[in-house]
Amino acid sequence: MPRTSVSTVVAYAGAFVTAISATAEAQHPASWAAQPAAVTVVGADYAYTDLPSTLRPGPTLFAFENHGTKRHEMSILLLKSGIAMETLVGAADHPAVSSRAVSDSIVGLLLARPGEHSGGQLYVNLVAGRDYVVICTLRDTPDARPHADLGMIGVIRVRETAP
Ligand SMILES: [Cu+2]
Repeated sequence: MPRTSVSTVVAYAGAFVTAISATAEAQHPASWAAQPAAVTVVGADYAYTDLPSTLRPGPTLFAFENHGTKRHEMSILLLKSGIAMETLVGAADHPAVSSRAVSDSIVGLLLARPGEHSGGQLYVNLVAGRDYVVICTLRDTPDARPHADLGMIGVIRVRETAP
């Protein structure tokens, strides 16, 4: 009766692990070992509470919690270089934030119902020295003002280096 030796099984398992590692490195070159920074943004009616004013550059995983009684979102946009956030906060025309004149890209969006977390997270490779706008463009009724106008807008400044 043929028997599989222990050494054969170990060699086979080793080859399997090597194959997994090679696949992982192909999908996540170089930075596979580095865990992204985890940032949880909390929304309320109608503000982001404890929004970090600065973050380090590099891979960052955003989560969103809604502590409010309305549905909220956190849209992240990469502000154009040279655009001052101060000109946007308090501005009457918040939708302009997503225009090409103001932002280089719409990075992504997380949504959550009242009292819930977003079901997923948002991975962003934060660019050194740049500003990101966090904004909620939802409104409670079609005629109501967008939540950004009520205070749900902020900026995260990314440091030049990762100390
Ligand atoms: Cu909102």
